[in-house]
Amino acid sequence: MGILNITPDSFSDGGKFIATKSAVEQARLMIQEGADIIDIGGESTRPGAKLVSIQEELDRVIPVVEQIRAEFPITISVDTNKATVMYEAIRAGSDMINDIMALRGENCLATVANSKAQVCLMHIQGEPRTMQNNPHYDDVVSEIKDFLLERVKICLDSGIAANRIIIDPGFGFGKTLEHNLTLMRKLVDFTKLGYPVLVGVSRKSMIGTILNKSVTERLYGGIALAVLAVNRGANIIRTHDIAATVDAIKIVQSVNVLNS
Ligand code: 8Y4
Repeated sequence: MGILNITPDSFSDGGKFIATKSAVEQARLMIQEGADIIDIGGESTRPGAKLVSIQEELDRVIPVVEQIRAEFPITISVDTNKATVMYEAIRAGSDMINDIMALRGENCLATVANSKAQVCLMHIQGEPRTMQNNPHYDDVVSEIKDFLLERVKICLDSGIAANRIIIDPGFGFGKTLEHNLTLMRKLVDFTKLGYPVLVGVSRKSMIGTILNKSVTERLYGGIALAVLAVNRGANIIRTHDIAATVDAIKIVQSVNVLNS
């Protein structure tokens, strides 16, 4: 899954048109490099990021979904926690909703249930703005597993079929380095639940903290984590670095073939 962040300097219509064009170019490159899914996001969920109105998020995301849908037969995911954006994204041709709030927002459950889209349910402790000040768990694995299974049950009860659901422990979302490391050590506890598991570690601060490296210097560390995740049964790797990740995963899968 390739990450496509749309954050135009939204001063003019020209800027928006150029932002859409360059987003579609980015998608083309990621597809050439071997991405199977493009995850389009119009609102930064990083701590301290500026708030984006629903209209602004729609203006950023929907034209990109439409254009990618028109040009490429690829799975399109939209990263949003707002029902209106989910609804319009699915209408514009998105195949999947990636929601860091696991469909807890108003009308989100019904919006996805009334569609055929896949959904990724992610765990977060707290909210993006404050999640990294003093995260705490008594048992990080069982608490996150319980949360995800509860959200899965609510989705199933709302009419979302099991084969539309993906789960994600949410690396970095209200977790210390030690929490993130425990989740990676125990990732099989999630992959054995019977739902595809998505892992997003690309360029994240757990790499920066271990290696003492800035965000532009985290490729090799991210590849190591992606390899460990796939080796533990992860099904989708969300990444900025498609070519390197695809090569690494092909090697893991070649070693891990059954019956040989
Ligand atoms: C540098 C680069 C520092 C990236 C921080 C970041 C996930 C996700 C994000 C994830 C799912 C991010 C939208 C955070 N992470 N969705 N989204 N899983 N499902 N931070 O792990 O990339 S955004």
